[in-house]
Amino acid sequence: MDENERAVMEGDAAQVKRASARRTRRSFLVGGVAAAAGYGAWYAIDNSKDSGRLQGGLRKMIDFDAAVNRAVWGERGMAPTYPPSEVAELRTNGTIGMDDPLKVDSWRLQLVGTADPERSPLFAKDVTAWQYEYAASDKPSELAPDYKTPPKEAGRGGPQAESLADKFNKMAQKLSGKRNQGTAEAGASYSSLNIGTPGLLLAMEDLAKLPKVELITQFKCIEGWSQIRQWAGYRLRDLMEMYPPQKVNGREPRYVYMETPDGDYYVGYDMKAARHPQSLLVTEMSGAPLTESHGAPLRLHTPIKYGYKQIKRIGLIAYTDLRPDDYWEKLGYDWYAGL
Ligand SMILES: Nc1nc2c(c(=O)[nH]1)N[C@H]1C(S)=C(S)[C@@H](COP(=O)(O)O)O[C@H]1N2
Ligand SMILES: [Mo]
Repeated sequence: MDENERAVMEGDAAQVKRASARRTRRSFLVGGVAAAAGYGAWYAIDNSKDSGRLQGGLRKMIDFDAAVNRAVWGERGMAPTYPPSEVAELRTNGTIGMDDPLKVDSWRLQLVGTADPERSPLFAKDVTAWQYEYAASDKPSELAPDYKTPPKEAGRGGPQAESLADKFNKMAQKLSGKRNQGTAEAGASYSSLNIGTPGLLLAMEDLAKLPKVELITQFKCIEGWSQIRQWAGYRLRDLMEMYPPQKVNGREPRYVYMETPDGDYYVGYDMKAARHPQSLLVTEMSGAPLTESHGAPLRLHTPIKYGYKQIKRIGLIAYTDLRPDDYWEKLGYDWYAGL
């Protein structure tokens, strides 16, 4: 090796050393910040005193996210809107809870947790008894024979004993109009209604009393695609004003829960997201009535959340003070799913 080569080598070595020192310093910094944030989060959760230690800490993080959203989108925390010329050709994604074609005439919105439901002409003693009708399909209309054991229980040797949860679900399916509940990957929702839950049953004409709103916003799927879409429907906050929640301990419940008529897909929202002026109960997309695959007759759109929070084919809306179950959270995604 000559002088020159050695210089190059040493030069390289020195450069590599400098670069790696920089990298180390940077990763230390990043690591330090992450550790501090992690510690902060842990500390907040561990030291929050209100309503159970975990809940209080999580509550703060959700509020923090909302503050970030406001900072990003300005005072009112509104997502940007677009001119009609930018609206894209529709694509479709996700059909959990939409196995068989729903007969739209048989659709009702179960609304649970409202104040004084008995006084409403729409009152039903048991909203879970509502029978949604499905168009003929190649699937049998009784209990799905391909009823699956929840994934975490699969794989043990020998014939699988039916779990208590499975038994309960089958019974609940027979008694309430829900079919196929819990057959999708995440299993049954722990926020599903008990049989005998009173509430309101709204037809589309009842929803049509709310002001109709149109919106052109960006729709984002966490899988990495997005579209500018035109939506029309009713603000969720307007529905909530017409049918206000029953107070819990003198204050409003904290969450809104929604699920498909079969109970297979389900999503939870905090009140801020539910009352967001751009959170819409959608009946039309691209200027036409909602199609089957986009969730006819009613779906949710909210530009402040990822697509997986925008449930299609809504059967139930319930006010609740317990943080609702959420389909994709069970499979490892974020409950908040904020954008
Ligand atoms: N009932 C139901 N709603 C759903 C889903 C689903 O599988 N079932 N998928 C969600 C996901 S992940 C996305 S990205 C959007 C897709 O909406 P689109 O079909 O209008 O594109 O619906 C959301 N709502
Ligand atoms: Mo998605």
